[in-house]
Parts: sequence; C-alpha cells; structure tokens
Amino acid sequence: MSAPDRAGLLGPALGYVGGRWTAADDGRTFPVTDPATGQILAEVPRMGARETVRAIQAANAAAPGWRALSSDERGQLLRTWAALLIDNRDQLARLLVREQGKPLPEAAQEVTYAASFLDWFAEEGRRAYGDVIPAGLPGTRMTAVREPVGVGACITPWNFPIAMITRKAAPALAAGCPIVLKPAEQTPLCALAVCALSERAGIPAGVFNVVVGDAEDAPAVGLELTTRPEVRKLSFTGSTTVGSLLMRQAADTIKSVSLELGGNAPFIVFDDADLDVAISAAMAAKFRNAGQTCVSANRFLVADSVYDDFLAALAEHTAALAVGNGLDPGTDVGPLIDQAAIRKIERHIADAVHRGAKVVTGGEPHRLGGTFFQPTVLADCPPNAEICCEETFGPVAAVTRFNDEDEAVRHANKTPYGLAAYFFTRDTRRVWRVSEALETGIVAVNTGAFSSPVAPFGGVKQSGLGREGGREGIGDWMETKYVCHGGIDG
Ligand code: TXE
Repeated sequence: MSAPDRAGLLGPALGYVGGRWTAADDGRTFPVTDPATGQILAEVPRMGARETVRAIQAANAAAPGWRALSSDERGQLLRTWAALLIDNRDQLARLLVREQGKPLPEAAQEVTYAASFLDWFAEEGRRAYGDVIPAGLPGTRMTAVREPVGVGACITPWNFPIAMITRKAAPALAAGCPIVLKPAEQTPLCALAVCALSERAGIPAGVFNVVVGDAEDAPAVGLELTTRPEVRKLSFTGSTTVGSLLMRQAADTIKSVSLELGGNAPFIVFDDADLDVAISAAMAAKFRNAGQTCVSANRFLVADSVYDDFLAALAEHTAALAVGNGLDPGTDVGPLIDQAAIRKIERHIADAVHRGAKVVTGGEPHRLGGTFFQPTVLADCPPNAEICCEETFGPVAAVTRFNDEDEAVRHANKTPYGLAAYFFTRDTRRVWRVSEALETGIVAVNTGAFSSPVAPFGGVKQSGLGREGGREGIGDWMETKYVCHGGIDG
C-alpha cells in the first residue's frame, strides 16, 4: 500500500499551484507522521521561495477573473465546497486524527465547523453593502463602495488543521480575493485534502493555492508571502513570536495584517456560580484537543468559598479522562503534537511546583509514552508562575484562589495576552461589569463553548489583530473606496 493510501488522502500528496498538483522544484520531500504512533503517513514536497513566488503569480493572474464573478457565483462555489467537506466528513475526520491526534468525534465536529465557514461566508459575500453618504456637497453624490483587498497570504497552524483553513479561505474568496495558503508542517495532508475538494468544487485555477514545506522551509516561504507587493493581505494564526516577525516583514509593503495569536485564557469561578455548569464548561474549555487551542482555559481563578469544592470536582473529572489514540472509541484526550509540546508542559509544571503549587492529579508523561501526557490539575498556583503568564497549550489546569471580584479581574488582565476569558456567575449585574472589565476580544459567560462562524473571533493586546467570522470576518478582506461624483445637477 502506498503512503498516501495509508493516510487516506482525498488527492495527491503534492502542493497545488495555479490549478496544478506540484512537486518541489528540486524534488525534495519530508515525512508527515502520526503523533500517536510515529508512523509515517506520507511524503510531502518541501516547497520554498521559488514555488511560493509562482503561487503568488498564479493568484495574481486569477484575481481579475475571480473578482469579476458575481457574489452569487462565488457563493455557489463555496457552498459546493462546503457540501463536499460534509460528504467526505468521515474520511477527512480520520485523516485529521491520524495527522493531528485529536479524538475522532472532535475531528468530525471540526469538519462540520470548517464547512460552516464556507456556508456562512457564501452568504456574507452577498451582503457586503456599501454606503450612500447623505451630507454631500451640492450637485454631488458621495458613496463608499467595498472592494476586495487583492491577493491574500494565509499561514495556518496544526491545532485545527481543517477549520483554520476555511476560516481564512471562506471570507477571502467570498470577498473576491485569491489566496496562497501555507499550512503548518505538522499537518499538510489535511490542507491538501481540503484543497482536493476545492478543485472538485470547481474553484478556478489560481484562486486557492497551497504551498507545503517542512519547518525549515517556513521562513523562506513566509518571507515571499510578506514582502512581495502583489500580496495585499496577510492572515496568520500561530504563535505571538512568529506573528510579530511576519508583521515586521509585511511593514515595507504596507500590507493589511490579521493575526490570531496565542492566548492565556482566565477561567473565573465566582462564589455564586453554578458549579455543575462551571465544571462541565471547564472540562470542555481545558481538555478539548488536549488543551491545544488558543482559547483553552489556562488559568482557573476560583473564589475562596467554592475553591475546595471546585478543585475536588475538577480533579475527579480530570483523573477519569481516557487518554489514547484518537481513533480508539472512548478516547477523551489524544497525544500532543510533538516532543516540543511535552517539554513546554513539563517546564510549566516544574516551575509551578517549584513556586509552591501542588500536583492534585497527573503531572507526568502518560505510560503510553510518545507524546501522550497525563491530564493534570495543579492547585494553589502562584500568579507569577510561568503557567499563569504564558500559554501552556496542553492538558494542564492551573488553579489559583482569589478573594474578591477586583482581585479576580486584576489577575485575569495581568498577562500581555487578550484572546478569550470565561467566567461563571448567577449575578446579572456582575455579568456586564466583569465582561466590560476584561481585556479580551472574547468573553464567555456561563459557557465553555462559543466558537461559531457567525460571531467575530479574535484578540486584543498581544493576542492579535482583526477578527475572523461574523460580519467582521469578510470586512477584513475588503477595502472601502470613497467615490465622489460631482456635476450631476447640471
Ligand atoms: O507555532 P508557529 P508552533 C502557540 C502555542 C504553541 C506555540 C508554538 O502556544 O505552543 O504557539 O507553536 C508557520 N514564516 N500557538 O511552533 O511556529 C508554521 O510553519 C512564515 C497558538 O506550531 O507560530 C505554521 O504554519 N511562517 C496558535 C505557523 O507559522 C512561519 C496555534 C504556526 O507556527 C514562520 C499554534 C516564518 N518565519 C501555536 N515560522 C493559535 N493561535 O491557535 C513558523 N511559521
């Protein structure tokens, strides 16, 4: 059986440039592995600067034709693409598990979520209204019309290797912008499967291009994507360090930049919270995707009077989680993406314990070995511990006690990040007071699940710029042009 067959790909394990499946110019490849087993799933081309330039040229050449289509025509193609994702959900979900590790039901949900962006933006593209500006000069009409930004570059991470692609591609294409996608080196196969379906859906050549490569190829690819004048917008999801590098690189050609970066979400449990609701939200917000989500609850801030009860219930539920291969039925927590992720978690735990935190459950690599790690709860984490200041990106819950609302909000806002915050209370006045005081782009009240294509998703402070999803999501891919038409009275 060939490697691509083993992986369950929906198309070739090649890049995709100008409507052609493409190897690297020098024929080099790199292996993509299953994080649960270490098995090589496929060899994928190592594409670099030259291939990226050709992809940008292909996108640029496709831009006038794509822009000239009506929003209905573009929307129809996006809806067909969405339907193909759903028709192939089982195969895509299995590929996702093999390549990234999350449990199969989560992978299937991700495919549905990915398709929902294509459906939503197929419609939003038809609602990209402009304005007639009323306070005009005599004999003139003033209008503001919205136009596509132009060619886009999208750089995506491995943690949601299908949904992060459509969350960027759907608004870009709906707005009339062709794109060049560079997926994460850990998960190119999911990107290529999504690409194969875009081809089947009839997305024209050059509108959706995929440049794949290994970690060492990313800087060269990123340099072309951020410095070529034909690229008018960069949309990046990943670490704050790389985001800030790409923003600097994009400065010389004054590109529009959207960044969805790291987070360090506080999860605040007030003394009047419904603890059952808080616990079930905590389990989802912390352990979904083994904690490898940018909105993962990183710091649990719990009111003194409910601290012991919350901690005991959290520890009990955490200890009961089943760790294993995401393809095994009943698995709650899969492997982490790689050894670097394990090292970061171990560093955070050691630092917290050194500063006085206690391991209540877990704390060690899992007996399955590889990149499996025990779901962990740490009690009494001091607010200056690394885990309370940096994104952990793993199945570790750090719990800290607080005395009053001011102290909770102060702790919550203490990091340079500002993506998501969660809090639990039954007091409606507190809902608005605390929502307004939190320095984050997203606030979840009495819930652990909020992601939706219809709502704006993004961060403040060093968690990013711009919004994906909602009305805002397509707005980020459009420019406003002011048209002043004079001499119309005479
Ligand atoms: O991120 P990178 P990594 C956070 C999370 C995680 C940490 C590191 O805390 O532990 O970042 O993860 C591409 N030019 N998030 O190493 O390196 C890379 O190939 C162009 C949060 O995976 O930022 C991949 O496609 N591209 C996050 C993408 O950037 C470059 C999701 C992300 O990789 C590049 C992922 C360069 N010079 C990690 N260097 C979230 N917001 O959800 C790297 N890349």
